Formats: sequence, structure tokens, C-alpha cells
Amino acid sequence: MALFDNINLEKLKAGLSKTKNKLVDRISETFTGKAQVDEELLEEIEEILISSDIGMDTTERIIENTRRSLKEKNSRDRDTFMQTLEEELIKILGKPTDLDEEINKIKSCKPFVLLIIGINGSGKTTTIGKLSSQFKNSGYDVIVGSADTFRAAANEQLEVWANRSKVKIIQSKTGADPSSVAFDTLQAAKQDNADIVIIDTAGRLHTKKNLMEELRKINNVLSKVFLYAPNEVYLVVDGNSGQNALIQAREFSKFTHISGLIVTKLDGTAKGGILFQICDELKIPVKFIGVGEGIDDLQPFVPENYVKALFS
Ligand SMILES: Nc1nc2c(ncn2[C@@H]2O[C@H](COP(=O)(O)OP(=O)(O)OP(=O)(O)O)[C@@H](O)[C@H]2O)c(=O)[nH]1
Ligand SMILES: [Mg+2]
Repeated sequence: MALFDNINLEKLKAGLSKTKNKLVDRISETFTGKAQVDEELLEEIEEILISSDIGMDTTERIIENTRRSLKEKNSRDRDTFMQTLEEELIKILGKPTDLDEEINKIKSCKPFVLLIIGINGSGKTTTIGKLSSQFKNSGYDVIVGSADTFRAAANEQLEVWANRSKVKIIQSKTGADPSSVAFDTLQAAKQDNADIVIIDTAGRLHTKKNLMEELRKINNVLSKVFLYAPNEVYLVVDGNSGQNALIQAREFSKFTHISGLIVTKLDGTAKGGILFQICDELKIPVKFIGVGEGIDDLQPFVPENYVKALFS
């Protein structure tokens, strides 16, 4: 099976239904009894975008670009407006995750090392389970390391996912130094000649300095074993956290380079608008999105699919 062959637009549509209600359906409704978009309507639509977690600055940009584009098209009718808004929303989200590029990166280093970080409960361990399964099913030899030595149940939780994905797991006792588990995992990968290593970490609040310093230490240990490691540092943020997701990204960036974001729990939230603000304001690409608790519920981030699911 090729990597992320399971991309499923229907699943994305179902997952984003609450965001669609809050965002696109409400915009559609503003047209009731009107055939054209006028300034008053535009203002109303602007309000809807802001209240859908898109944020003030990003909303202004979207509205400005839409206004300009409508002028170029010399049309203000409902269908042209909706289509133009759709185009502008896709543009704001930027480039899609290029799977060929991801595969080339993975092939360039053996083992390819991913470090997964984020605040408590954001979905790190679940996402590692989903990623492991994808990699494993695509023929890669994967080892996961449980550097969450903070919570007693953390090992067991990652172990369940490792068993489901049929990948090897390296773990240590609760209370052990997370850096040493990271070290042991890389050593095991060296010995086994594994293709991919994924390191799970304890949830840490970006406001707790000592926990954030620990991340730096884990990073240093990884690069002691392989100079190039980690290849990727993914920050996992909960889609429900709204504006907080941006704050978390900025704070974590102070302690480690973040190469990509994974936004989870986009199913069941009406706050999916936050993606537009994240993509517009942060310089970090969104790589994957979580749309459920199941093993196949992780998708590469493709702006066009995301917006199409909202407008479907
Ligand atoms: N609906 C939904 N639930 C998710 C998704 N991703 C994770 N979850 C759920 O979120 C909860 C927390 O997930 P974990 O993977 O344990 O989060 P974590 O970041 O590892 O948590 P800590 O290790 O405690 O910091 C679990 O109940 C998951 O099933 C998603 O995309 N959609
Ligand atoms: Mg966890």
C-alpha cells in the first residue's frame, strides 16, 4: 500500500461538518433573499469568518482578496462570490503536503527520526499510532520510543498502538530520564537497521520552563547518536484549542525548531476555521490532520480537499 492511500474525502467531509455549519452554511444563509453581495453583506460575512476562529487579520486578508477578485471578475452574484471565497480560502492555506517529497526525505536518512511534541492530551500518542501504521503498511520498518516516562499509563497506551500497527516499541520505567529512552530507541534502530523512528514525549505545558528545557535535552541526545537527528519535529495541537494553538506553536518554537504541525480532533469541533489562521500566520507548515480516533483517521493536509469538504 502506498503512503496515505487511505485519503478519504467523505471522512473529511463528515469530520468537518460542524465547522461547515458554523462557517459555510451561515455564509450561505446571509444570501437569503439576496442575489448579489453588497457591502453590508460583506461585513456580515466578515463577522462570520472572525467568529469561526479565523482571526481578525486573516479574515481581513481573505475579505480583501475576495473583494479584489470579484472586481476582476466583474460579478457580485451569489455563485461567483461563493466560488471566489472558496478559491481565496484555498490560497490562504498554502501548499499541500507533498507525499513524494516526504518519501524522498525518509529515504535520504536511515533511520529517519521523528520527534513528536505538544501539550497534554493534544493527541500525540494517538497520532504516532496512526503514523506508524501508515509507514508500516507502506513497507517501512518502524520503531517507536516511549519517552513519556511521566505518566504511568503512557507506556501501555503506546504499546497498544504499537501492537495494532505491528511495530517494535522501546520503553522504560515510569520516572526514567526521557532522554535515555530516546537514546535507547535510536540504538535499537541502529541495531535493527530500521527505516523510521518515532519518539513519543510527555505532554508538557508551554508555560513550564523545566519541562520545555527537557525537550532541548531530548533533541541533543538524538543528535548525539545521529548528527542529523531529529529529521522532523512535529508539534501536535488539538483543533479545539482555537487561538491557543498559535500560542503553543510560538512558545514551543522558542525551545526547539518545529518542522511541521499536526492538527488533531478536527472531527467533532466547530473550530476548524483555526487552520486558516494557523496557515496564514505561522511559518510552520501543517503536515497532517486528525479526523477521528481510528488508526486510519490521519490525513496529509491538502488545502483544496479541506476547503472542498467545507463547501460540499
Ligand atoms: N476525535 C478525535 N479524537 C482524537 C484525535 N486524536 C486524538 N484523539 C483523542 O484524544 C485523546 C488524547 O489523545 P492522546 O493521543 O492520548 O494525547 P497525548 O497528546 O498523547 O496525551 P498526553 O500523553 O497525556 O499528553 C484520546 O482520547 C484520543 O483518542 C482525533 O483526531 N479525533
Ligand atoms: Mg501521550
